[in-house]
Amino acid sequence: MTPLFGHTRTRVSMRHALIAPDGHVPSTYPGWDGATAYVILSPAMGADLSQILVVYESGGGTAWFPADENEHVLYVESGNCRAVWDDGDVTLTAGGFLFVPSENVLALHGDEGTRLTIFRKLFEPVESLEAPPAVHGNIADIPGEPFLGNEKARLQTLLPIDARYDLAMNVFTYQPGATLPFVETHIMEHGLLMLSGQGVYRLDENYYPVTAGDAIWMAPYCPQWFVAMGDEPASYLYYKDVHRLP
Ligand code: UGY
Ligand code: MN
Repeated sequence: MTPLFGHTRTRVSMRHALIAPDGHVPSTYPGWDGATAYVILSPAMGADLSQILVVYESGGGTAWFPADENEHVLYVESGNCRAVWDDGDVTLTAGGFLFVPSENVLALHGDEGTRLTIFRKLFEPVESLEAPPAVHGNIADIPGEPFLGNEKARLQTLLPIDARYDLAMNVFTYQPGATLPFVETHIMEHGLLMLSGQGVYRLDENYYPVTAGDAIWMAPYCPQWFVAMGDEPASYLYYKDVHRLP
């Protein structure tokens, strides 16, 4: 449906943002070829993470991240991608995920039409802990645990629960009518991508209709709540910072 002239569902505020796909504008970077970046969230808006949608053009291509203090965790929405970093490589299909620690060059070679979301943030080392190792897998192999006992709201935790990691990436799936059980208010920040379905997201005092393809930023302490609506389950991928003292 053509949007009303001069209108969008996108909202950007100091403490949260809803980014609808109609506003996406492409970028490219040194070392990138045949791959387009859409920087959905970034420190430029006040976030401590970046959330980048990578879409591969006809013939496929490469997205490239230099070795620096940033770590990366990615999820393949569709297509195929071969990821190569300093001491490893893996081929990921739809539902595949990968964490690569900081101080690694990361090259992502994707087939035409592949779409992936990558979260990028500065790693926070802890003196007594070793750096976290790379880890990969596929969502199909991760069980969905009932969230606080609710069978209709299930959480898949993609990365190991291990204090060496300072971030988590999860997928939350709700049956229509299921909700987050209470309005969460917490120190952790979120970047989020709606993978499927629809619902209403509460962010601060606002209630937003959201659907597949929308992205959300929740700053620390942004009150947040969700209800799934419609005929099919609603599912979202999200990032969260964890395991570090304030
Ligand atoms: O892990 C979380 O904080 C999650 N329950 N938040 C959310 O879905 N908005
Ligand atoms: Mn939360």
